[in-house]
Amino acid sequence: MPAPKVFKNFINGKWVEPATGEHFENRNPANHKELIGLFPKSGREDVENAVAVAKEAYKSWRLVPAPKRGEILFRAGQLLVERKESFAADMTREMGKILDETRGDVQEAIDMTFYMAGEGRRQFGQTTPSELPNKACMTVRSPIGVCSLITPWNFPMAIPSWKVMPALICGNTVVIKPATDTPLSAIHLVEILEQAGIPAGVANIVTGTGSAVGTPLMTHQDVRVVSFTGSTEVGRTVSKACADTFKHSCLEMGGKNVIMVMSDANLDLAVDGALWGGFGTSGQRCTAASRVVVDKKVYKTFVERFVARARALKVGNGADPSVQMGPLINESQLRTVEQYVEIGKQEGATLLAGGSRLRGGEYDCGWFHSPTIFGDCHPKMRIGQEEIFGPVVSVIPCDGLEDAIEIGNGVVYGLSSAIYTQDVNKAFTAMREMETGIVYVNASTIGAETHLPFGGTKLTGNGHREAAVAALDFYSEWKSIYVDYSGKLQRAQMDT
Ligand code: UN1
Repeated sequence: MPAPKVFKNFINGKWVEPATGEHFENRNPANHKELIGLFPKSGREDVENAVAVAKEAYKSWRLVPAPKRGEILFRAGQLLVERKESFAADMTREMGKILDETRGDVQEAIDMTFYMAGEGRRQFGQTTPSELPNKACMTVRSPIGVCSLITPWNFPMAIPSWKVMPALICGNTVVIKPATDTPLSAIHLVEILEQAGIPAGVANIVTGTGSAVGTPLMTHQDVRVVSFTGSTEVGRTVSKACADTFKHSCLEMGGKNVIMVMSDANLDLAVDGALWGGFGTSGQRCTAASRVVVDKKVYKTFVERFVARARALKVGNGADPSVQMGPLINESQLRTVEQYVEIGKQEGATLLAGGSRLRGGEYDCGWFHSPTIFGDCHPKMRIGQEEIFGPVVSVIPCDGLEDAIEIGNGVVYGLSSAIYTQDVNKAFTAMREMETGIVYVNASTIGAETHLPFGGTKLTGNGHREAAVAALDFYSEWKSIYVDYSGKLQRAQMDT
């Protein structure tokens, strides 16, 4: 056995050992005999170092013209294109999702990088007349400072890119803490920035646990901005930690997304959407379609087709191109899924497909669970209300559009929703009524593009959006500038 590869933190333009001298293992969730590598189990001192250099680097990075910052991002985007295939393969090894999806994840990072590179020439403000003569008024975007970026394991490169690229193009410096399950993909992103010529200290990465690295990152007095994607439970603690020092926080949290299938829907299309939304990424997306609300008139037909398709899905190691669904990320996620299957049975839902951990052969070396469907669910059952983050879909019968919308909105989350219908009136009603940040018509709940705002309402978010121009609003602050060229004292609201 060759010695495992040992990775380092990136601080001040150098790859460095953690001050703790300790490391943690990263293993393939499809085959836990395979060790991806050892990663720094960093601590407070590493965070202190990273924040200190990011604070220092901010002084000059904020003064680099935004189009020049954009040129570095363009180079990074090009390098990502060149390395796409190998990064996707590494991501499948560390995260488990199938190659098609990890290619998509890297592509999302490419899209975001190019998009934000372009924003280097488009950070438009406003000019407006003054109420006084010989006075000019304008607004400009100002960078904020050091940003702590705490990222999840389900989109190991895409989500770090959603945070890193807008932060950098606005002139901030960053410290990234990736999830302990997927540090390699975030390290790849930082390597790319290094190769693209990012100045020392501007982009740093410190790997380790939430308590040892995440907590000091969100409480540090020199950090001004925290962006977090993860569970609502952890998001609440992030929000509280940020409150004391009034750090800006962008929280992207749980979801319990719904697909609504109307009686006039193209049912095959709806089944395709439910399959992709429910079992893509093994259901481990904040945007996963974990509820499908179906009009009673077409319920039987829809369920028959959906169940047949789910049962036929090939589950296995995502590196095998014939596999359609990979493993869960780790043992604890698998246990959570198993617990929810038990809860669903106890609540009286009908188990229609799957329902158990997969065993035998290669399955014994990974965290595999069968694609699972519960039918005849009541909307208030726990499996219809709580985020499971696994391949479990609850199918809920309904009576028409109004009922579907009420059920769809009847959860604490508000990320994504979808309606399948051929009726334009129903489609527009859903577009208006759904209390979610994202609404799809005749498409599944997943598939957000990088130039549209991404985020949710209610317990999914705290009012901010990622991606698109909306991200610039989070990573910059407006400065209003008044230029008086009258040569005399003019008093707003007083001199006429
Ligand atoms: C997430 O689910 O955590 O729309 C992010 C999508 C992806 C991003 C999802 N582009 O499903």
